[in-house]
Amino acid sequence: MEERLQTLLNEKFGKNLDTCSQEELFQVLMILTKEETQKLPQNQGNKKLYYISAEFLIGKLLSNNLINLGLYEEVEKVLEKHGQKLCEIEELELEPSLGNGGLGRLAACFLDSIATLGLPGDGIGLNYHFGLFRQMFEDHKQKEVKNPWISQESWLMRQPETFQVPFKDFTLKSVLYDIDVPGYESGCNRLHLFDVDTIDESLVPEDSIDFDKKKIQKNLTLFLYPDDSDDDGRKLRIYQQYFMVSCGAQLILKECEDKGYDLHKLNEHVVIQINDTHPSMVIPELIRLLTGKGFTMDEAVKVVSKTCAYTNHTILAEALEKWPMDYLEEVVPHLLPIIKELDERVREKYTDESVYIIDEDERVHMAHMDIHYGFSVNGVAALHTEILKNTELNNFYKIYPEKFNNKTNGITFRRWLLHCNRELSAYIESLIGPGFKKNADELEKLLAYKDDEKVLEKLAQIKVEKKLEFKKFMKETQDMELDENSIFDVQVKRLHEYKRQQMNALYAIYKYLDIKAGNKPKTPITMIFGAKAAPAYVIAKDIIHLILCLHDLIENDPEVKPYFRVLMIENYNVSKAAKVIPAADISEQISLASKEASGTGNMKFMLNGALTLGTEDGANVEIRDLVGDENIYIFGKRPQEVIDLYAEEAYCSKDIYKKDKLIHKLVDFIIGDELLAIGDKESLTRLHKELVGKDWFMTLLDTREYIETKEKIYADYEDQKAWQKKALVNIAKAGFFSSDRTIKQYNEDIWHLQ
Ligand code: 26Q
Repeated sequence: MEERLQTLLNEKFGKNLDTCSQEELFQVLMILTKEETQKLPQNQGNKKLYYISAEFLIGKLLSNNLINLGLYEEVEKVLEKHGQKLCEIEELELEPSLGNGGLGRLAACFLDSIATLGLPGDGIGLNYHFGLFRQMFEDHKQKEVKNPWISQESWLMRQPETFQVPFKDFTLKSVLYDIDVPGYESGCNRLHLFDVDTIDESLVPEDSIDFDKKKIQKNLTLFLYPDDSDDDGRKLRIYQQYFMVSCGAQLILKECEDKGYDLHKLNEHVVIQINDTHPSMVIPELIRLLTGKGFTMDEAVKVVSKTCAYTNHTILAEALEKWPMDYLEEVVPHLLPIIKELDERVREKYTDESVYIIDEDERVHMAHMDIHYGFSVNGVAALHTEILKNTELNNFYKIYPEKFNNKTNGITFRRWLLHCNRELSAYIESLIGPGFKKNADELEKLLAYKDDEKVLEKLAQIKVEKKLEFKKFMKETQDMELDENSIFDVQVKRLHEYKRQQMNALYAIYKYLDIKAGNKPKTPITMIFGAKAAPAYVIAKDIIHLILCLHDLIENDPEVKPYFRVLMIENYNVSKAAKVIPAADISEQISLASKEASGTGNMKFMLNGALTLGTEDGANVEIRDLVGDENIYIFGKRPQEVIDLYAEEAYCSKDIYKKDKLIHKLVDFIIGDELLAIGDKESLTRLHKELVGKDWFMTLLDTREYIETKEKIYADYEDQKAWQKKALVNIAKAGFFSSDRTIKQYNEDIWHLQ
């Protein structure tokens, strides 16, 4: 290893391990990792999975890949010998932000597990040049700037395949870049990212995310879409989606033809997992390509329907894609006859209009197409799948009960334990051996230590170490001084009203006022937020503004600051998640019950020994079932109560605001003198009005119980022995949430590879 690195450094830079810069070292480590990965066998079999997704939030890859290759420790030692630190070198990697949040990160965890389990399965997506925007804070507000990640030396490997993708007025030629996905002590798969070679990065000014949305040939893969708030943007998204699925479908058919497979038996050799509706056009596109090869319509529909499976990630109406026919007409007119034919076939069979693909307003419901013309529909947590079956997709469930199944999400323990928390991982290994790294269920062996004071103390000590690391990081990046002896209460996730960061902010106001009234907490509290808001999502940005104003208010109040802080991590992303999650004591999972399909952050926190403070929503329900009521803090309205409230249109936030004096006071603080002196009146007033006049996600309904539960969890923290015991149970029970388990279930129930 040492010699290899010396040779590489010499060849590339004429340097050695003692004279090279960190950047040079990073580059040769990347080269070495790529070379090692290429030596791995590609996972193979008679049938292959293609996971198509508009997002793969892979994050930085150097350390992750070194771990999977089994080289991390060796490299670390060699570098140490020469006074270099691998954990510093890995910081230099630019972060690919090729996803918005949970859905994209899930796809990345799945790729890791698919490769680790030795299953043949590749990802298909787009090579966004700037990914999701980088977030900056200015004047207590979010500002978006571009986020380049592709450098000279990168993980992308250009491939020879190119495809022609027809649009209404022009045809685009694709180029393909692959990223190797090494499994943990296993073979290798690939992530295929398609691009156009006419892309023009100069369309985007410095420090901005604006560009000419009409120049499709030049802009198609510039950005990942954070929302669909304007017309041009929406059309560009159709261009992106069609480009992705057309390239993907052509690649799939080519690989089959190269292997000599009979395309009439496509489903015996290929399974396509459609990650939410973003890639749904792959269904009509495959049908188009197959009929172009001489298939009858019937034959094509039949074989494609046996090949495609759909995953639903949301019940939020606004996130369910419905494309107007005239948009599709403008972008991909050649798909419309096929989509209409698919719709006709549905109309011939069913009278219930709610299951039609094309609705009365001439919009194409992508999910409906997936359900009729795919063989599997899955939700991402037990509760979510039940809601799909009984409420949201009930009309489809009645037609196709056999298609519906649940696959509770998971996370890769390689990144979310072995990499982000080496200390905890090593300690666990010293207690129960290394078996848990390959078989996560073995974490349960930890339960034998739940009354062992030495073990509990050690867990507490590791938590402090991780807090100190995070403290150092926040000092370096945002010049903030954290108190490692305070409770780290963390809510990190995309900003959305249904996730209710605003409720947490109302708690911050409560605590601030309580301390001002003389009630000091026994142990100081550090509330930590991290969240990006979609650039056009006004209220979400108002909530960020509120949090940043509260931060300012408290930082400048010497009466409060020693006991209570409100901080916000700038540009929250995968690598920052890996720093803050191991340092957390409390994991905030406070979405309005029934709205968070699963959540995956909740699993990462649990695995790192944080206790969940959450609603009965998504995978929180399964966490509770595993750890028991005494090891989790659940509050708030139950999912069915919420579903009923919506059905009866019975929720009125103004009633609560009028009746409940405490809530009235907290909400009004948003437009009180203290905050108006710091923040923007328009923004704060708008948020206040939203909470009082609408509050679509019922924040005020749960606020009281939330405050009570927070007070309880903080009080419980005082008994450290009891607390660490709860933390241990959480870690021990986290094995279920390994994405290895999730992928085994996908394979057994849906994919049937090998
Ligand atoms: C749709 C249309 C136009 C533009 C953008 C979009 C769009 C983009 C991203 C719609 C949805 C998303 C992302 C959804 C998402 O991340 N969902 C999360 O998926 C996780 C993995 O299953 C779950 O754990 C989360 O509960 C769910 O919110």
